[in-house]
Amino acid sequence: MEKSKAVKRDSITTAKILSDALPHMQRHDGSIIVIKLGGHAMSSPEAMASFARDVVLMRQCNVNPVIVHGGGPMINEMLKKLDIPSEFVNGKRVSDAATVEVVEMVLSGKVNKSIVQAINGQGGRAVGISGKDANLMVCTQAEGDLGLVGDPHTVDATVVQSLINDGMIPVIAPLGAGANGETFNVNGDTAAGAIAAGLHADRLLLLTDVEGVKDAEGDVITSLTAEQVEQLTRDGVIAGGMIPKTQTALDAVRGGVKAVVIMNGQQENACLLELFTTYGAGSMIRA
Ligand code: X2W
Repeated sequence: MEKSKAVKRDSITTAKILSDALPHMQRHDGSIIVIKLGGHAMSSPEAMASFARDVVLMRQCNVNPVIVHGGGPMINEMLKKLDIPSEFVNGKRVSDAATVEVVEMVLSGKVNKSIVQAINGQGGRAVGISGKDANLMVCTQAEGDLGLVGDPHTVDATVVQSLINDGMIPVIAPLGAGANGETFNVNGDTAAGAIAAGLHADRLLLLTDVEGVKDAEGDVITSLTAEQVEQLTRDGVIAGGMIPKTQTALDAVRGGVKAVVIMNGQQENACLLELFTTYGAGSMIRA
């Protein structure tokens, strides 16, 4: 036998929070949400478990998450162990054959499977693939002297859609095949944008380590159009490391993604905050 206690207040709050989330759950019912999870956002097993729990909760609410991941810091670590030097040009890793081999081993082998395992550990059913599977992302060589760095040329998202239809959570490593049997290393943000466009996703959440796009005063802009992004870039307000993110967002919304959100992935329950609360999180960019 148990007596009711003051703890009951917590339960009342929980019930109220769930009730408040209903209209947001209804708004996103059946939608496809592509989430770019960068290497920096996987800093600890706790952060990974918390992310995985959010993803499983989304799926439980009939929202369809698709994870596209990076893993730059983990690739750096392995290249260092193997004494292979690494160089970046405009945020992209110059990739010779030896480098790509390590990138594929780390991303498809280690990082991808640890995300899959974290999601499955929370009761989800995740399946790990890369852009090479079922011709998901066929690439051409990127411009510049970057070696085997690829730009997504054609995206066939059939395999991702099939996994979604079967109730699975797809987890995708950003590698692509070339027409001549090459393996291309693709920047994680670029891959996420291309796959989100291929799926005509409802949202692309770019989880970063900043709060969002900031104005000249340093305040986060919660909502912007593609034109406003271009104007702020011309004015030099959007600069530095934010430019590849906003460029991915522009390409994605022009490619058919309904909205892209640039947001802080280090914030606890970041995805839930964005999807299931009134004010959301970060900066939303629409066409
Ligand atoms: C990236 C792929 C991983 C990635 C790389 O080799 O680091 C290129 O630069 P984050 O953690 O999202 O930065 N590819 C071409 O994008 O990882």
